[in-house]
Amino acid sequence: MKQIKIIPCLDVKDGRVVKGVKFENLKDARDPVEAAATYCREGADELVFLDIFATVENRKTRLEWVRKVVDVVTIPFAVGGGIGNIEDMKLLLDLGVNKVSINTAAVKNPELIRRASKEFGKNRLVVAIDGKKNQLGSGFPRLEVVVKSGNETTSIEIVDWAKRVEELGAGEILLTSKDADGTKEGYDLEMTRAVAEAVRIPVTASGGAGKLEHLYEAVVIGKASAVLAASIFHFREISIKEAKKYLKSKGISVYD
Ligand code: 0VR
Repeated sequence: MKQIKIIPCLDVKDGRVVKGVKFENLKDARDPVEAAATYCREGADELVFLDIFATVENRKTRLEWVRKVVDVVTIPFAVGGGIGNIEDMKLLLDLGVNKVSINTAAVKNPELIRRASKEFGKNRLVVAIDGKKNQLGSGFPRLEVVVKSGNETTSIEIVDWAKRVEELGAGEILLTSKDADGTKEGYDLEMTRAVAEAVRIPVTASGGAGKLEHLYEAVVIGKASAVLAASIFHFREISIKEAKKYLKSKGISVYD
């Protein structure tokens, strides 16, 4: 039985952890360094830092933010947001970041996945896929890849893209439902299962966690290898410890 990882996500804007719904209406949540240290102490298995509004101008600022967080992180640490090339990745990895996550850049330049995987090893490369669900018969893919913080549609079908990402050398997929993000109504289980069953690399479910049962559903129905959450952890509605205790009580293997 695979061991399931519990992963808090720091969505960072202007140096602060923010949280919205469906990628919008972002509200201030907490300080990234305080949050990172707390999650490590509470037993998170990994930490994700997403510079959700990264642009070329922000790059220096982001490195400042990441540098501060890296100093307190004691668990595997993945950073994404605005990473566009091998050099961006090297800068972050040299800071002590364990994994880099690429999203828009991977869609725009799939060869970057192959190059990064070859350069740094697949275990240091996450490909983040943000998805939205379209109405059946809309003429768009039921499960569609979106990029640029969810602001741009691609007409790319999510499962096709996930399979291509795996072939190109990604070590894992971080799959976020834009529609579910921040709603606390549960993960998009259809999307998560479709991707998890199509690839052999680990898939992290992301977007929508609102209660303990959602974490369990993501694993048993969504077939996720890890569950990422932001709202429930940032606003202290559920603790990492409670999440692990609950999953263990349901027969799911977690990291103690
Ligand atoms: P919860 O639903 O609160 O657990 O959020 C999990 C996940 O959706 C977020 O941590 C994060 O991936 C949302 N992502 C993006 C974004 C938020 C705002 C703007 C852009 C993006 O591009 O991923």
